[in-house]
Amino acid sequence: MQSTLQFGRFNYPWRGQGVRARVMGILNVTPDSFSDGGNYQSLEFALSHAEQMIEAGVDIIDVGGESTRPGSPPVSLEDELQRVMPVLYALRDLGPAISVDTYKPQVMREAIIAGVDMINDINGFRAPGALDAVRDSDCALCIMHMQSDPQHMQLAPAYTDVVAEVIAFLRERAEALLAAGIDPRRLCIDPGFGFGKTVEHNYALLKATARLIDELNLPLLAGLSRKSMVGAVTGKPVEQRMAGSVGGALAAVAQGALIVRVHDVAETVDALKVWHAAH
Ligand code: 7PJ
Repeated sequence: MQSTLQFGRFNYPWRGQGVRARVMGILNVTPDSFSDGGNYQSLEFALSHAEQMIEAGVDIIDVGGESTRPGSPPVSLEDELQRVMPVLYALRDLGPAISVDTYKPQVMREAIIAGVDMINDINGFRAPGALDAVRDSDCALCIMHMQSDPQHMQLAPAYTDVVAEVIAFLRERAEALLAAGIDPRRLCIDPGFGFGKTVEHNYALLKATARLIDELNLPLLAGLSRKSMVGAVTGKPVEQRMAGSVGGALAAVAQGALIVRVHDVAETVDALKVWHAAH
């Protein structure tokens, strides 16, 4: 059986013939982002970072204007639009697919007008108006699982059966999108590593990657780059988590993940080339 993900201007096979894992590079345009040290707030810096990722072979650039690291305060709609929109317009015709990391329906609407190929919503399109904002377009929709919200999610993450609960949440959200009239070929799921999860929860979910894809019958995006789950196993601080993050990306792809969301594009692209050459 062949299945493809409708990704705006692109079409990604995710099951059957011709499947290749895609590298999504993270482009933060937040002044407080922990991994990029806030260096990419200006358009100029954002564009030079994007150019480096393009040189390195990135497939998708994920533009985010609000830090969602644990404990982060929310950003106003106006600030987020001011950060993100100039970058989306500037990146639109450089080659790679463009994604926007937002949970605000008004940002989704503006980003679709700018021509993004994916809306990546850490909130799973639960905000009032989110489904209406994305319905009439052909961009992909990444539904991510999060327990609680970014300000409180790491205080006391708790599950009876984390894998079953994440699957149930993603199924409910996928059904809500389908009931709104959205084409199933646009949907993509994400277990949301680090979003209301302990290290044990994160690894239970990473180990269950193939099961999530199989039970939900949808392509999967995995985002674990530089996260605490990598630090917990390697004992390394955030600036030394590149190799560990590449290892985690390969673990996800080996179980059928279609997209890996990463900071270290060049290293991940090389690792996936070698991995694919051996499969
Ligand atoms: C994720 C994300 C993730 C998706 C962030 C960080 C925190 N979007 N946005 N999946 N994480 N789809 O990069 O450390 O895991 S922001």
